[in-house]
Amino acid sequence: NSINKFIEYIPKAELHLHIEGTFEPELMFDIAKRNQKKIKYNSVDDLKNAYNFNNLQEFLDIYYAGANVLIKEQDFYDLTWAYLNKVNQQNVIHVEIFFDPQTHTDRGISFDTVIKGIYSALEDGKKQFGITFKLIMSFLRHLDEDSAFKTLEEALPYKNWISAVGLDSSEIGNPPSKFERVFTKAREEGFITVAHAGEEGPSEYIWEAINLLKVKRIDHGNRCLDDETLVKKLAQLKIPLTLCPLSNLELKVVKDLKDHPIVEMMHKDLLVTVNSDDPAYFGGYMNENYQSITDALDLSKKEITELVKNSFKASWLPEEEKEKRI
Ligand code: ES4
Ligand code: ZN
Repeated sequence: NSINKFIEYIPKAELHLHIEGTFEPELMFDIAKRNQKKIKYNSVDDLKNAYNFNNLQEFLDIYYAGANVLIKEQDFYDLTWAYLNKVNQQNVIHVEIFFDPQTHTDRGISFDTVIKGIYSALEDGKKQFGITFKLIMSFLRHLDEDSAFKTLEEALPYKNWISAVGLDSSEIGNPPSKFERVFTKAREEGFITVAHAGEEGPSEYIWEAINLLKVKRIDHGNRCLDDETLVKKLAQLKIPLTLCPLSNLELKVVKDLKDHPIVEMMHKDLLVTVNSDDPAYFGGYMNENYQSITDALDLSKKEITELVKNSFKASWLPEEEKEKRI
């Protein structure tokens, strides 16, 4: 029908995407085989059957296990290239994506290997598809401050390739305040900052991300609705929220997409965007996220257009590029 086509063809920007979360089972088995790494599951179907999560941690355990088979620069290239091919078919024209270096450096893979593979695929995607990009280096918040500092040091030679730093992984018990000093140093080095906050964690973590980490966007931020003062602050400062509907459904952040707060947030004047988070695990890329939220909440073309415009407003494209899209 016409709203499907509208979603498919409208040019979009993706602002919340973990490249490790685009690792499709078929590619995972291919790469495991060529690297002679074992996977706990016997087949693609067995693996897919394990994708049944009750919360963030259950997902993260499987996500880190999947990333274990990535060893060589070519592996990171292939992972990123597969993602770019996919979103190119969905008319995504700009991406701002996370990579989690500690997921790999902690198991002996060098920072250089990871970033070179990802970055060269992004450059090829720009050349072949015209997809522009920004790279966000995300710290794992379940690890300690020292590990984050070490990762920041390793990133400095690649400053020109990395636009921002972020914060992800197990939220509850790992507040933004744990990384205040790392983020201060990152800002001094010229990085933009963002953080996952208020996905499972409380609204206080969103306040900390704003006040201590000086973030330019909040990733997820669902729980801001618990605090009316915070909602007003986010609206007033025009701090975008990068929402991920299918992720929220799969990780039980919402019980049903009909309960998703995206429309309520738009009515509260929040700058909200639709993103896919970890599409290989949550059952859909950008268009499936737009489609499922449209179906559940009966969004109009006007509302979809507003969300798409928001994705460009909230991006770090140069102002003249944004103007063309909004
Ligand atoms: C993530 Cl959905 C989500 N939340 C927090 N950290 C993550 N890393 C990858 N996906
Ligand atoms: Zn995320």
